[in-house]
Amino acid sequence: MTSDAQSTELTDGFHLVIDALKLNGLNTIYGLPGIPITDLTRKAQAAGMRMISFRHEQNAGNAAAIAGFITQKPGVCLTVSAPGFLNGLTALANATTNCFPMILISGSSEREIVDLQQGDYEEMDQLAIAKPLCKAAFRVLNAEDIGIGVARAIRSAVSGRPGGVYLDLPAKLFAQTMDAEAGRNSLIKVVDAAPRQIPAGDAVERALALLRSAKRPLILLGKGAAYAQADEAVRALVERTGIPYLPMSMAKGLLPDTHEQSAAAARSYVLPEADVVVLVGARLNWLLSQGKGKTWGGKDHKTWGGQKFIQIDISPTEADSNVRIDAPLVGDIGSCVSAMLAGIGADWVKPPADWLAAIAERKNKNLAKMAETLSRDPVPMNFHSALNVVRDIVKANPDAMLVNEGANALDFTRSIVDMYKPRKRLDVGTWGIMGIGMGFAVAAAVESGQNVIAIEGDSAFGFSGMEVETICRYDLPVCVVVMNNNGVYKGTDVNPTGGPDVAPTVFVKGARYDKIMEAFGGVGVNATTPVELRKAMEEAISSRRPTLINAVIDETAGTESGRITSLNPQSANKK
Ligand SMILES: Cc1ncc(C[n+]2csc(CCOP(=O)(O)OP(=O)(O)O)c2C)c(N)n1
Ligand SMILES: [Mg+2]
Repeated sequence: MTSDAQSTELTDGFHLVIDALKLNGLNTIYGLPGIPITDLTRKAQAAGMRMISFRHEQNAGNAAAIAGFITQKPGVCLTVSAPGFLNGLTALANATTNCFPMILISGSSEREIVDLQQGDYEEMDQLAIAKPLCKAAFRVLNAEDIGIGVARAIRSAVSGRPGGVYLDLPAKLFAQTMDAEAGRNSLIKVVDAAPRQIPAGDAVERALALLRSAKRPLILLGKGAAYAQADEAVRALVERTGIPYLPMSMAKGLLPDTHEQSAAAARSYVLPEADVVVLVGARLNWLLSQGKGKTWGGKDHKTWGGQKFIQIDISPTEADSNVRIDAPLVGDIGSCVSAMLAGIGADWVKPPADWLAAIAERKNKNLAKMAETLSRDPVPMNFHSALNVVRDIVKANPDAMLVNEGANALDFTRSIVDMYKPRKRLDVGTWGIMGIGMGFAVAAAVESGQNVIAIEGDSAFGFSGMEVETICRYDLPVCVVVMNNNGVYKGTDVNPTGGPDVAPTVFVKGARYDKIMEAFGGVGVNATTPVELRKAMEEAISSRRPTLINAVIDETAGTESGRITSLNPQSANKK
């Protein structure tokens, strides 16, 4: 079409946002309607997008974040201004911390009024507030810039180290009109949004030389390795080197947890004993005791253990953040692991037999101990006997997605339930945040089409529990198991004053979470024994009906803070 043959057809801000997202293959929005984005949700649905409406924006945001993790495309969350935006912001910050690509799109109020602080409806300078909490933040004021704004948001979310991006769309933008043809021309289909980053040859050589020198090598697989979808290369690195590996929580299943090279059951032995550690998309943050202290064989919590580290990470500034990194390998995980594989010839010498034997001995002992614990059938049911059932169900349904949050409900599930395939385990991540449960479950079902099993502490469930209505409304194959031990960590605390208020960690005893699911037409089951739990889970999986099982757990069974009791400050003053 020539420029003087301009169409008379008009488009508007609403449609340009929708068209820009669709053009980039972003076909699902997780959000919650209201001024000024109500019509955007309607028009998105009318345009064939999947519009998943939630009951609280934080859950929509968590859904978008985990959709980003699963698909490598930014998950989109859409909210109203001020309070809706703030509700979504926690999820955006959590996504950024976890390196999940997502875009939080929030409508905002009139710039002129907000900036003069004249008291607009839901007045808030959202862009300024979002900026320090995410990877990038943009605002679009004119309809002809929507294409650029969406393109910049996509690139920022997925390139380099992925993260959360905020896109501020003021109310006035949506109603703006422009020539439809010019509008179409203003949109950008982003080319190569997350370019591969090839590691430098000398960095690969350095890493391989260090690895060759190792007597007790260890590979540590992080969530970044799972995100990278370089599953074959990662598996080949482990198997061709013969090096034992440890998966971080969300890297479980990258290789099946039953793999003979998994050292997970000997974690407390391999971390301090290893001499060279290859970090693959794993940061030395608190989850790895910052790479130092007793966990790593250091004398006290500040002392380094003396390991040498090879760190594969897409961010060049990650190295040396906690301890010395002798061989940083900067690039995307797929390219870095492939480059290492290319340098590992057929003459690669497997790790010394005494190292492998020492690990196997500990591992087998611990696995036997665990098997014995799991075989018990105590009354009342405890975490182990309930999770023994979940373990079997996941084994029989390895494609199911597993969502997991809580304290004991998290830690026991992580150690008891084996994962068999990559990116199936979705959990509280870097922050150990409660509230991801139902948002993650919804997105896991929507994005994968698979059954979802959500193992939830009863406290954890409460943060997003209202979304069982969302699960029922969209008829998603989600089976929620609430590990109900009557409280946070356990249900046995007492109020030391003897007053009528219960202790801060205790909930209503004998609560029936299953009734919440029934209220919305789903299946609710109260399970007091492993047999009942197994039957209910099997039915949920085969029927794919929204199901909530209230698993009644011994209220004395948990421990304070689960596995991270040591992080809980205790005063020396015991008064
Ligand atoms: C947003 C947020 N608020 C509070 C916490 C603190 N916290 C950690 S675990 C937990 C709940 C543990 O109880 P539950 O989910 O019932 O698990 P249990 O140990 O009883 O199995 C809480 C409140 C948190 N991690 N995140
Ligand atoms: Mg609990």
